[in-house]
Parts: sequence; structure tokens; C-alpha cells
Amino acid sequence: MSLTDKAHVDESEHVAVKPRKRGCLGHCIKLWWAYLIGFIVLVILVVCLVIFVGIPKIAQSKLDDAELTIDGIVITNTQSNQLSMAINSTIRSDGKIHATIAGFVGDMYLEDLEGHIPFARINFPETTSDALQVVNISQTLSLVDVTAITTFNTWLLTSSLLRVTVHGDTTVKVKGVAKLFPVTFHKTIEMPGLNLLSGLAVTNSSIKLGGDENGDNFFATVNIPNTSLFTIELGNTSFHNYLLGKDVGTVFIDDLTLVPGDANKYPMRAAISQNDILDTLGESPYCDKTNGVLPFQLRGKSVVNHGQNITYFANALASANQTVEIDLGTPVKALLGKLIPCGGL
Ligand SMILES: *[C@@H]1O[C@H](CO)[C@@H](O)[C@H](O)[C@H]1NC(C)=O
Ligand SMILES: *[C@@H]1O[C@H](CO)[C@@H](O)[C@H](O)[C@H]1NC(C)=O
Ligand SMILES: *[C@@H]1O[C@H](CO)[C@@H](O)[C@H](O)[C@H]1NC(C)=O
Ligand SMILES: *[C@@H]1O[C@H](CO)[C@@H](O)[C@H](O)[C@H]1NC(C)=O
Ligand SMILES: *[C@@H]1O[C@H](CO)[C@@H](O)[C@H](O)[C@H]1NC(C)=O
Ligand SMILES: *[C@@H]1O[C@H](CO)[C@@H](O)[C@H](O)[C@H]1NC(C)=O
Ligand SMILES: CC(=O)N[C@H]1CO[C@H](CO)[C@@H](O)[C@@H]1O
Repeated sequence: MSLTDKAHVDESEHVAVKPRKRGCLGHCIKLWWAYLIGFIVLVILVVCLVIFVGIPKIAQSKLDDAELTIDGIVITNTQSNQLSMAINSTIRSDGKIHATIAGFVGDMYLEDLEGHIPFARINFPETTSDALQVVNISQTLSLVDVTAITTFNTWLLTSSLLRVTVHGDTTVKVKGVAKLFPVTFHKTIEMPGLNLLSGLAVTNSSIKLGGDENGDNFFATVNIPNTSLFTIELGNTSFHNYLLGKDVGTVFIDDLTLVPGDANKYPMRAAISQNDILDTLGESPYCDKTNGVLPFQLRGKSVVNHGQNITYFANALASANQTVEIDLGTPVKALLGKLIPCGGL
């Protein structure tokens, strides 16, 4: 641009100093080389602008417009310091430009937690700008920051919706241009959480007076609804069991793997204080209104998978109480032939 400007300036100065009636043609012919250089420079400039400013801007804005959806996340092989994480996802774009996005490391963090500390670093594979891209990832995650993953699990457990951001720097290669352009992959996804496992139901309960060889005296079937997209291998879990604010024992659910949907049906066993239960069953409203259905609260105590303490799940499960109504009237009636009357036996 500077050269063309200069050509114009030269010309006008010329005209100003020595006004003649020869018209433009003579000048144009005389200064043809200046116009030519000006033109070439302009072309180079435009091409450079397109390549170095235009394409990266377009590439970045196309990437920003693309939509990332998570179809499923599977967490297995959970150990104290590592786990396997698989993610099935889809990236949708308008597919109008032909580009390749290089593989990159994406940090995943909770969008709504200040600090944006990553709880996972995911290796995204190379993708293209096709309108529909299926991106399935499977990798082992070393848990460098156990606090961050515990916090994430706590949010996942306690929220009905949570926002997770994937952020990473990568490059785009546009068809026909050799240069790689730096771009940033930044997507915030809204996903359903486990909503405190609400809807958890305990049915088919039975009592064994005096307990079995492990000391367990209560058995039932538990249904744990999973509203999230996560499949999570927990392992052997145990829970504090509170009755009206008092810790009355421990509930165990073995080999627990939560899957999305309603298919989480597990046998549960518990070692609970029989005296506390019988006392409470003899009080109103349990003796006269609820037919022996008692309001318990469960709070995570431990998670052990193949001998390893999984604190990032245990602490998440310990962060909140889940209220669950358990029918003890039916098993007591089966045992004693009657419900506990008000005032006790
Ligand atoms: C991804 O999809 C495959 C095939 O449908 C399935 O076997 C796998 O469990 C899925 N993984 C995740 C993480 O959803
Ligand atoms: C990727 O995941 C999708 C489901 O999200 C599944 O349909 C597809 O089969 C999976 N592909 C592979 C190679 O696992
Ligand atoms: C009820 O519990 C018993 C053991 O206590 C178990 O064998 C049975 O399968 C359970 N039934 C259902 C329907 O969950
Ligand atoms: C859970 O309930 C028990 C008994 O009511 C209470 O002591 C405890 O503080 C509660 N814990 C949480 C995390 O709410
Ligand atoms: C759960 O505990 C049982 C009995 O203690 C054990 O046999 C089993 O291997 C444990 N399961 C896991 C996943 O750790
Ligand atoms: C797991 O934690 C329990 C209680 O906190 C402890 O007694 C046990 O030794 C731990 N096990 C391992 C393998 O660290
Ligand atoms: C009870 C409940 O909320 N069930 C949900 C479990 O999750 C699936 C989707 O993964 C939903 O369709 C169910 O409604």
C-alpha cells in the first residue's frame, strides 16, 4: 500500500509544481512501473492478509461455532492414583471449510467453579471440519490433582446440571495452505449430574436377628437412578446410616458400577443397631402412621475397589446426605407376626 500511496503522492506533487495540460495518460505511461509494483504489492498484501489474518480468524470462528456434545463418559479401572476414562462425543459444524484440526491436550474443568483448575487432561485426536465428527476417546488418566477430581465428583453427585469446559490450544491446517494456524478449542458443555441420587429406593427388605457371619442384620435391594451420562465403576461402597440424626450403622453395596438410566439394581446389606430401630418403630408416627417406614439418611463412608481406597469417590459421597425411606414394618411383621405397637413391645 505504501508504494501505491507514494506513486500517488509523487504524481500530485508533480502536478502541483508544474501544472501542464498533458493530461493523465502521459503520466500513467511514464509511471507504469510504479503502478505495476503497487499492484503486485497490493496483491501480496491481500494474500498475506487472507492467509495470516483472514484464515485464522475464519478457522477460529468456525471452531467457536462448532458444537460439542458428550454422548457418554465411562470411568472404569478406578485406582487411588489413576483411572480409565472413555468419552464418546460428537462435534457438529457447518462443514463449509475443509480443514484438519490437530490432536491436542484439552483441559477439563468446572465452568462454574472459580480458578478453573483442570480435573482431567484429555488427549483429543486429530479431527476434520466435517459437518459431523464422532470423537471417541479412551485413555488412562493419572490423577495428579486428586483434590480437583474429588471436587468434580462432588459436583457431579450433588448437581442436577453442571457445566464443564474443555479448553486446549491446537492448530488448524486449511486445505491448500501449507501453514498451520494456531487456534483455541474452547467449549462449555452442560451435562446432567447425579442429582444426589434422588429417587434412590430400598425395597425387598429383610431382617436377620443377631446378624450373619459378617455381622450384617439387614438385607434389601437398592435401586439407584442415574440421571447422568456417566458410567462409573465405584467398587465396594459403604455408607453411614443415620436415623433421626443418629448414626445407627453401616450400609454396604458391593461391586457397584453406576450406569446411566434406571438399571442400577443392587443387593444391599447393613449392620445396624437393632435396638435403635426397634425403639424408633415404637414411636409415632412410625408405629401408627407410616406402617414402620423409617426415614434414613445415607452418607458415603468408604469406597474400596480391588483393595485400593478410592478417596475421590468416597469423599464426594461423604459430602451430602441422601434421605431414603426404608420399610422396616414389613420385615418386622414377617419376623414377629405384628408391627411394633406405639410405646414399644
Ligand atoms: C461408545 O460407543 C461404543 C459403541 O456404541 C460403546 O461400546 C462404548 O461403551 C461407548 N463409550 C462411551 C464412553 O460412551
Ligand atoms: C463412538 O461412539 C458412538 C456413540 O457415541 C458409537 O455409535 C460409535 O460406534 C463409537 N465408535 C467407536 C469406534 O467406538
Ligand atoms: C430380595 O432379597 C433377596 C435376598 O435378601 C434376594 O435373593 C432376592 O433376589 C431379592 N428380590 C428382588 C426382587 O430383588
Ligand atoms: C448428615 O446427617 C447427619 C445426621 O443427621 C449429620 O450429623 C451430618 O452432619 C450430615 N452431613 C451432611 C454432610 O449433611
Ligand atoms: C468387594 O468385597 C468382596 C468381599 O470382601 C471381595 O471379594 C470383592 O473382591 C470386592 N470387590 C471389589 C471390586 O473390590
Ligand atoms: C483405606 O482406608 C482405611 C480407612 O481409612 C484404612 O484403614 C486402610 O488401611 C486403607 N487401605 C489402603 C489400601 O490404603
Ligand atoms: C429416575 C431417573 O431419573 N432416571 C433417568 C436416568 O437417566 C436416564 C438417562 O440417562 C433417564 O432417561 C432416566 O429418566
